Amino acid sequence: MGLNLAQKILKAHLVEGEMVAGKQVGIRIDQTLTQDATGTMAYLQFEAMGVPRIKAKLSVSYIDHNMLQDDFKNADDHLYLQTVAAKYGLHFSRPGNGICHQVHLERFGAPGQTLLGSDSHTPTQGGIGMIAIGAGGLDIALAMAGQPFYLSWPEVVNVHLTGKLKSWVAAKDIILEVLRRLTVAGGVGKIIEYTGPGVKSLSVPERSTITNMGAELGATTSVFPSDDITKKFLTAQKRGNVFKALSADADAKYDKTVEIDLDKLEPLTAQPHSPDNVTEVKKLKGTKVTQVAVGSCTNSSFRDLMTVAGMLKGKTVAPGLSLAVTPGSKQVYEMISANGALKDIIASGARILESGCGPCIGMGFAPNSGGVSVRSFNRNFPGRSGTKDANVYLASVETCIAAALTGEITDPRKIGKSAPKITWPKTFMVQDNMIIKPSKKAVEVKRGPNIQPLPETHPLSPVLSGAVLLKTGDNITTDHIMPAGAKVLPLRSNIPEISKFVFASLDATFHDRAKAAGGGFIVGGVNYGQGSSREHAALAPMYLGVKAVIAKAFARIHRSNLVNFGIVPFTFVNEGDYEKIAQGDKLTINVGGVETDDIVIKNETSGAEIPVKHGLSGREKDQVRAGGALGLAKQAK
Ligand code: MIC
Ligand code: SF4
Repeated sequence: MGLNLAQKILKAHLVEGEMVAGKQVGIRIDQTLTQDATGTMAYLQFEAMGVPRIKAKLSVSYIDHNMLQDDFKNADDHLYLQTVAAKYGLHFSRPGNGICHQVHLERFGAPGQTLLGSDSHTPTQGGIGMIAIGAGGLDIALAMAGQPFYLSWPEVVNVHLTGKLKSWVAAKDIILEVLRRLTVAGGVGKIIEYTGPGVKSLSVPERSTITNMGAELGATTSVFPSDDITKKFLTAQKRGNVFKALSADADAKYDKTVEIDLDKLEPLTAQPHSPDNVTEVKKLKGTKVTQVAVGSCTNSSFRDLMTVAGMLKGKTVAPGLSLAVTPGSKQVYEMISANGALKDIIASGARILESGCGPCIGMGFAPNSGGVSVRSFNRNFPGRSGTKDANVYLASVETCIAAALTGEITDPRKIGKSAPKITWPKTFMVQDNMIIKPSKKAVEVKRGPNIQPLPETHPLSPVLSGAVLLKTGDNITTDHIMPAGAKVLPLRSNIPEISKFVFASLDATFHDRAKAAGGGFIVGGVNYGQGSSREHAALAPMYLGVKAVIAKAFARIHRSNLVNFGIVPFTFVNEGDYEKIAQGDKLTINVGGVETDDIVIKNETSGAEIPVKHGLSGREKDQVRAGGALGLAKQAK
């Protein structure tokens, strides 16, 4: 039987386990990436493993998230990351060089290889036929140390594209359509593979917009074939040597097929406050907009900014509205400045921000109170923009600029006959002067006061008892559990300090109550922990004494992060039992050594007995018993 592309690449990297959907397998990781907000923890953990030099083929450490430097903290982190990279054999992408996913696509990604990144949008590289997976920092540290990455053998969903996008309809609209159909939980345990004649009409940056935002489906990753278009892109990046033609076998099987006719797609937008709350832009016509932001790892490529420049040329941003534009990388920035497009953007009144994540993660450019912001980003979770009551819409750059010019949500097809035509250069402007290669000399690692040691972990106790500290609804995001933004992100290297913000947007008393009680439990609904890969959403609750999370279902990366830090992820055997636990109830859970999966929670307050499952694999059981994966990795050494 033929294989699909995802299976082919995974099979070529399989080191443990069987290719049976849902079964745990171990795969070899070729490349790793980290960004600064997750990187400091990843490297502290790597250092604790005592491995003298990385064993992955290529590892890159990027600075892109924490770039507001209003005191020493972020600058301390940058210096730590730079010196640790030099010491252990990593490439280091300096602040200003751009967003990790955009730069990686330009300079490092390679078809057919595997990439593990401590950022949930690592699947961006699926646009050039890589199997690129987001994970917690500890998993990246283990991969750098040469250990396999463990995941459930995924189901593969075929998104079969036919036809060709009409003018003003963008790749962003394709992924928004997929989100509308599959929802934010629809990709859990799955890889999304794009096939069909429609693939040929999409450039690499467009494909990467789609695989990037596949993260919002909860998917393990998304992948496109590697074809002539990939070859052209890599050659233009002066990296034609890494090209490999890759596609599914003609008789490949998929677990499910979704058909999308590109001719029929219209401009779409995700309404507040979820990326799957998708509707046609035309239905929201006339909605007043107070700010527009173009950028992020989803939509800030050369193609995107040339579209922005083409639409803004000779015009002025609507009064009463602010437009921010963030180039995805230094390469994009340099190219639009050399060809004059930047001038058209500046002349329109747009505010140009430095090349990095910026407003996407609440680092500046927060909307006004109750404001409406239209963004080319990938997430519109409540509060993520920095303004609690703002309404954020996600859309293509075409729809963003249509709003910026008119001051209201506007179907871009109303702006003109056809979208600006982009002339692609033969070669991109390749200057790797902001990438520092690994050092061969001895390097001293610099640790400023913002770099605090890792918190202690404790082996699992056979009886877990305590109160339910918080009961949440469905689709709780890691932005709820461990917020980001300008105030909190600089504390990523300091767990005691950052733990003060755990669940702050849901319940500002959480930290103090958890501390006073000496820890306890969390009860959640479906898709608990969706969104980011930030392991701080497990590490900080662990520090506060959270022993287990009992949910209807978990998002993949967050569940692994909980296990990595010794927090047991239980799911209800009967979903309805969620009603049998209230916030404040006292629970006793006899877990023993998590040998069996027939565990019953005793609700001491109501007397109810509630069956739950942990679903831990053999390796995960060992990790939980040891109080987390780091303890185990140290034991194994
Ligand atoms: C995000 O988009 O939420 C982030 C910030 O890039 C995160 C990583 C982090 O929390 O540092 C992600 O997506 O993994
Ligand atoms: Fe950065 Fe936003 Fe992309 Fe996360 S989603 S990596 S914050 S640009």
